Amino acid sequence: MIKRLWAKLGKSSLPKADSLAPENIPLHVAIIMDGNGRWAKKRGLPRVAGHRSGMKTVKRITIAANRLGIKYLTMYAFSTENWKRPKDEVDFLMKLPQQFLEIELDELIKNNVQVRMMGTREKLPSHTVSALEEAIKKTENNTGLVLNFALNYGSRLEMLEAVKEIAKDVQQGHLSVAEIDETVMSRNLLSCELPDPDLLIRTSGELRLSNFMLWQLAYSELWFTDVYWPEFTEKHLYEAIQEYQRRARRYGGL
Ligand code: V07
Repeated sequence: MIKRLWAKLGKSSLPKADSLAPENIPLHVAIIMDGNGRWAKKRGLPRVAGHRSGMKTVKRITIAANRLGIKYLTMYAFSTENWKRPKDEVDFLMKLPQQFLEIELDELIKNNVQVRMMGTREKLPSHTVSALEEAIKKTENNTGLVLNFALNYGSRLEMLEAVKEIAKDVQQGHLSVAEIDETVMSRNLLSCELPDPDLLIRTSGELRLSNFMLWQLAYSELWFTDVYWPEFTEKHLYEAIQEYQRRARRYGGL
């Protein structure tokens, strides 16, 4: 009852952007955008309606992250496991990058955002790849937020490919076994141009990493919420960052 009253008055227990400490905004935030299908089911809509709605959240959170001064935002859009879904759903999902960019690219450019992609291009339909390549090229000289889409991405495969590259370097005599260290591994990963995430957000109540950036998340703060991705708002992002800052302060006090 009281809660409802507060909601009516437009007050919420969720933090505002200006309650965050500007000197400790995470450099890199990674997000597992889960719960689009469940959100749709709850409303009696087809799963794809959830994906479409989730795409709007991507836009909203990108703008909010850019405003906060987050430098890198990685979003898990499609995993290597997602190919197992029904063909109709996969076909729909593969149209989303193109649709998103058709609607949003101009505004992303105006906001100085750099679009990037992390994942295997093979297997992706050519219309998806060409839309992506165009966006990457058009934004490569931008200096604002790096918006990194994990698309056809899986962390174990990424690590296996890195190990193969390193083995090849050893075999060809460019590298000795003794020289293999964390730096060598990191620079052979798909994320080689990004710092490790400071904060991972996963929506929709699942408490797993699901083969997402396993190497890179070794020291990251993890933040989980029951909120479905289509219902995730700026306020939830602020809440996650507030908790991140609270943990950083506690850690600093030790
Ligand atoms: C996808 C919407 C968000 C929720 C998660 C699943 C569905 C944005 C993109 C995208 C990808 C690359 C790009 C621009 C936009 C996207 C897929 C799914 C496959 F350059 N949302 N979104 N891609 N969903």
